[in-house]
Amino acid sequence: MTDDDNLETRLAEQDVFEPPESFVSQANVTDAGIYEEFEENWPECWEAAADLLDWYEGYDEVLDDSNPPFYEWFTGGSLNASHECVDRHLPERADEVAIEWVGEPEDEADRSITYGELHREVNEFAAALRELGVGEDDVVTMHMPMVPAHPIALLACARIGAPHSVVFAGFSASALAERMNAADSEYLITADGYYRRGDALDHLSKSREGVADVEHDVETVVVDRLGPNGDDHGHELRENEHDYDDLLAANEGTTVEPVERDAEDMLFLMYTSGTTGKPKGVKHTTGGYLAWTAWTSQAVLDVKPEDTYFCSADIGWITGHSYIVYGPLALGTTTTMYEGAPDYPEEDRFWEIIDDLDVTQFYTAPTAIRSFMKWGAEYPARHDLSSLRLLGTVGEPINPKPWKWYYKHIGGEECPIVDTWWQTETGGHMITTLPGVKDMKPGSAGPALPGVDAQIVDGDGEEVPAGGAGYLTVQKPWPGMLRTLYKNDERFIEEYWAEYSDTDSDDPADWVYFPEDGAKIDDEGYITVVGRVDDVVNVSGHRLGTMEIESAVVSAEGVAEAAVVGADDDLKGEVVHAYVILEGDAADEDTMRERIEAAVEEQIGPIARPAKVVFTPELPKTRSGKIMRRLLEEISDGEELGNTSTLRNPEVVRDIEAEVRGE
Ligand code: 6R9
Repeated sequence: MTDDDNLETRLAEQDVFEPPESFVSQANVTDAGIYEEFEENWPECWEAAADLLDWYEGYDEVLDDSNPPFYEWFTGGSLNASHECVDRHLPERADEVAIEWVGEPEDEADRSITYGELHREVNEFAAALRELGVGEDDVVTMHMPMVPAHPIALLACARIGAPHSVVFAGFSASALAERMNAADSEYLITADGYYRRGDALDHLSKSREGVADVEHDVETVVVDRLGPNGDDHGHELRENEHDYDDLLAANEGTTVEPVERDAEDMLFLMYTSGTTGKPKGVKHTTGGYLAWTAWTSQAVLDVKPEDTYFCSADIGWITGHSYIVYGPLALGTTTTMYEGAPDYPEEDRFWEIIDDLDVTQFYTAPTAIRSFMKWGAEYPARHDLSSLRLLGTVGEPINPKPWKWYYKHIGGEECPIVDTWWQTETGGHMITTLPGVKDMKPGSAGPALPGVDAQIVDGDGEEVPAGGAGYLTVQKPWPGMLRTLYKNDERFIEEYWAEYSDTDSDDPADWVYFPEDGAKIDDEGYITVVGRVDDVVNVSGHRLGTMEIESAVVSAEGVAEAAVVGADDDLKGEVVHAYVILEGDAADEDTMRERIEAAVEEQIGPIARPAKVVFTPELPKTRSGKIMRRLLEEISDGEELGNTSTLRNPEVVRDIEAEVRGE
């Protein structure tokens, strides 16, 4: 019998897994009473999170809920995130590694940055930013690959009280410009390029193109990643562009006093996709967010200072912010960041890193795990992974099969897996097992964390009974929650609260947060999050708005109308399908397909490129003229078609179906 047959027979039927004893015996949280204790003592229970931080000024109130849904946490308290993540660890840990940076290619590029070195570089860069004119509350945008200067730049901004707004480096020039304009951001930090599968990729050209579309002047800092290897695509710095290393050199040894920030002062903005075409500027604050990421890093990821923790996300997404940078560094541990691809130079790259660095926790996405499975168990088998103590997943639902593969082949059946449900908006984990306390059920994220009041409701907002399905809601606020959408309180209420709240009430009990996910719940309170119920697609764990993609598709010359849906995909979870009506005099279909792909790449980025473009003379529409995307999704997924009786043009559905099936 092969290894995989073995897994099949032994693990296939098992649907509950106890936390391994070797893990429990050392876990940060092991007391099952924590659930009841937090419920009884809410919201004061969250002092436990605040206690993980080193406040300058103690807070007066844990929660101010006098003006829902504009909740405030730890009011009156003050702190600085850069002090929390760097300075306060110096007495004990100045010579310990804060950041293990693994570069590509594997030349001498790898860098172990101690807390002492981190302190020095963060201070020098903070001084440089000030010199460039960055003041408190000025938004600094970053469009950076996974280089050490990225977390350093975040912390330097935090140090001087300048909120950062990170735009994923894979996003296009126009996506960058749109976000800089929306945030009135006058500063950009970028890099000349980065390595991917051995190639030195140009990045600066894209950032520059974005800056050209920004409505105001921009000062740009450029990190020289490629130049030292002679690969810099011939870039020479222009006016208003500053070399990162020169800035550090000019400020050598300078220290900058961390600015005392109010708990509710903005730490950062992050733009994310929603139902409409315009990205939403999610605002996170200093006290609540940092307390939340520190507490969940400790309770869920079991982070301890002596660990070497590795999260394979990109800092350009919320997972990287919360669980590569802020949470782990707030706890004074060693956090690992990797520049390259998981299959370069070979498909064992992550396992090699884990083996080399003796990684203790590994946190990745289901889409990656599905790839590992496809590549085969021989790759992890090449390495000693016994340093691992805990595994995590995030970003999309994970099916039992990849869960069990991960459990066996990466965790050696000795590591609990935390399947963490959360969002850009929640700041950190919300639904997951506490690994030292709760049994795991593959496919289900688990119960809500202690102190988190998650409920599954029906369309009227009534709680569904155990065993039921409906919409996920959060009935009480939590410290890590977004505070608003940047300069748009109205949209904040509309997007997240209006659905299930009495928006005229000032009683917090009448306010319910709606994350726009569908979910099921079992009789032990374990929640299975099924996926988005709004127009968001989840491609390889990356959250993309179908409306944004649609407007890119429609902008291609020759396109009359388009509808974009997410189609199920074995590897990526979902992929983008575009249904397109061409104008009468449009070019031929091959040319049009190329044009559409180019438009999406240019306006959003390669990750949003449609996997399939279907040309059709008509789109299914309701009598009021709304495109019925649900039907297109069913066609894409090869499902039985639902009700078409409300359509104005039911016959078109069969035609489209025939076209898709015929391909
Ligand atoms: C952290 C992050 C949020 C959306 C969320 C949901 C999906 C995330 C999940 C999950 C099932 C999990 N999602 N974790 N679905 N199980 N463990 O991914 O933030 O990019 O804002 O995406 O991702 O649909 O609403 P973000």
